[in-house]
Amino acid sequence: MASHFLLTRTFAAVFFLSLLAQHCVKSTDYTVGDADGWNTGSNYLLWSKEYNFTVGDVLVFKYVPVQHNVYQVTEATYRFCDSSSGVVKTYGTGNDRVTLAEATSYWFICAVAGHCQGGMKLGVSVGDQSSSSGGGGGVADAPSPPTEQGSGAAGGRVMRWWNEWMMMMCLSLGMLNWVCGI
Ligand SMILES: [Cu+2]
Repeated sequence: MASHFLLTRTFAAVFFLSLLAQHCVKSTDYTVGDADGWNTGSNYLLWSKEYNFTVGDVLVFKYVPVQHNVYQVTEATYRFCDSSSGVVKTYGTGNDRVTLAEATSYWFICAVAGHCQGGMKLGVSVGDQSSSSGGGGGVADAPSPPTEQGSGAAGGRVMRWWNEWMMMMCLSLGMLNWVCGI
């Protein structure tokens, strides 16, 4: 019987963690190029395909300042590596954070001579976060509690299960508030 309750508890934990993962609208920081950072000799097309970017995520460009920079540009400027026009915004701190605020495509290049042609160019397509979950961010309603007139051992078990369920629910909601800050 003890293993049964352990199983129930594990199931409840997994269930609510998956709920949490689905409904939590936490943004993610992505270091461009991962350990390689923003540098020559990396393939940012391959890198960008490893991830699904959603609205609110942040790209972090890490590099040695002056050696490189980050220009957010139009698609044409990205394609032709010509930063004489089509520049939306420029960055140069070496630890640039760019929030992907809209569900659209973003284009970045390094404007140091030759670097864009050498591969320092990144295009990311940002998906809409709300479209990925059916309900749209809400937390599932708790089902109505079982009636308290359940007699004998069965009733006691139901109540115990119900208590555990409520405990998990409160714990999950607490975590949700803590993680998402909502
Ligand atoms: Cu560069």
